[in-house]
Amino acid sequence: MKEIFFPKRMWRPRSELKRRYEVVVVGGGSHGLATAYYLAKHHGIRDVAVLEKSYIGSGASGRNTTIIRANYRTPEGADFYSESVRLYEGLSAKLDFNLMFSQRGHLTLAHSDRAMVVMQERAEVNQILGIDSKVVGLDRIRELCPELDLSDRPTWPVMGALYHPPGGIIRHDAVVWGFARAADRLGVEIHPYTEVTGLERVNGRVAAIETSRGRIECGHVVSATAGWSTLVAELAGVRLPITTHILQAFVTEPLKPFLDVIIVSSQLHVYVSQTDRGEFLIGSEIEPYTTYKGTGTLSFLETTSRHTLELFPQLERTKVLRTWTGLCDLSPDYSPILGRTEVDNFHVSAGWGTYGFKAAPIVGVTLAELIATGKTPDLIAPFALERFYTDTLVSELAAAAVSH
Ligand code: PYC
Repeated sequence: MKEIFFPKRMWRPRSELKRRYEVVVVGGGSHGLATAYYLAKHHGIRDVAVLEKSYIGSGASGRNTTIIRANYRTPEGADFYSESVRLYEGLSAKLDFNLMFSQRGHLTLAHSDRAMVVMQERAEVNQILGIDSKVVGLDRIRELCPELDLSDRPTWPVMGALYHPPGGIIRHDAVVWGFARAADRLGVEIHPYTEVTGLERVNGRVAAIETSRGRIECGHVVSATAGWSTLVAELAGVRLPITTHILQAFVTEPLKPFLDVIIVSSQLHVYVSQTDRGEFLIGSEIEPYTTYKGTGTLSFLETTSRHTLELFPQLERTKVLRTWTGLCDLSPDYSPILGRTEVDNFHVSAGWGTYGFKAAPIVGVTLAELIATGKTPDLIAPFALERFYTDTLVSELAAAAVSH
C-alpha cells in the first residue's frame, strides 16, 4: 500500500480554550510568542495561551523589512537594542531553527556636509555606548558596496556613511515560527483565529478576557499587538499615547545576488537590501497620516523607486513583484512603551513604530522576567508608560534609519 506522507506540524493544532490560564498573551507575533517562550523556558511558567485574531505572524512581524541593528542614540535604546542583537546572534541555536540571520553590515549614507556632521556625532555617541559604529569614506563604501553609484551623477552624491558592521537582516517568518514551535514544545498553547473582544476589569485588575471563542480567566495579560495596541489597551481602560501610521515597502523580482550590505539613505528616504531569495527589498518612511487602511499608494512606489534609482541605476528595468503595508504604533518620543500599566496585571509591548521586530527576543526575556518576578528589569525601566506622566521621555528620534 502506498504510504501517505503527513508533514510534521510546526506546532500543535489549537485545542479548546481552557477556562483559565496563568498568563494570556494577546498577539501571536514575534513579541507575544517570544514572551510566551521565555516564560516557559526561563521561568517554568507553561500555563500560557497566545491568542491571535488571524494567523500566526500575520501582523507587524510578517510585514516588516527584517533589518536588525543596534546603532541607537540614547543610552537606554543602545543598551536595549544591543542586547537584542546579542540574543538574535544565538537564537537559531537556542530555538534549533535556522533564522537565516545575516550580519552583513548596515550603511547609512550621508549626502551633505550637515549629514556628515550628524553621522560623525552619531558614531561618537554609539562608540561611547559601546556600539560598533563608525564613519567611513567613499573608498571604504566602494569596497563594501561596489554596485552603489558613488559618482557625481546623482542629485545628491554620496559623501560618506555611518557603518554599523553588526547590522543585518533575518528571515522574519522564521523568527515567528521558531519562537512558536519552541514555545509549543514547552507546553504553551497557541490559538490562532481567536479574537479578543473584551477585557473584564475587577478591582483594578483584568479578571477575564472575552474572545470570539468564549471567556477565559487569567492571572496576567500581555498585549503585544503592534498596530492594534491602543484598541486592545482601551478594552482594559488604559490609554496609550500612540498614533498608528502605515509603512509601505516592496520587493522586486529576484536577481542574482549582488548586494550584501544594507543601504539606507535618510535624505532620500529609502533603504535597500537583497533578500536570500534575490529580491530587492525596498522601503521608505512611514506615511505622515494616521490610518488603519492597508492599501499601498502609487506615489510611494513612484517616489521610492526614483530615489532607489539614484543609488542603483542598474535596477532601472527591474520589475516590482509585490508591495505591502504594515501598521506602526508610534509613541511621542519614538521609544517603546513596555511593561506595567495602571491596571495591575495588564502589561504592554507597544509604541514600537518601525523598531519593533528588532526587539523581539529582548522584549520576550524582559517581559517574562517582569511577569515571573513582579520586578521591572533595569533594561526596560526607562520605557515605562509612566514616563509620560513624570516627564522622563527617552527621545529616540535621532536614531531613525529612515523611518519615523
Ligand atoms: O529602523 O532600521 C530601521 C528601519 C528599517 C525599516 C524601517 N525602520
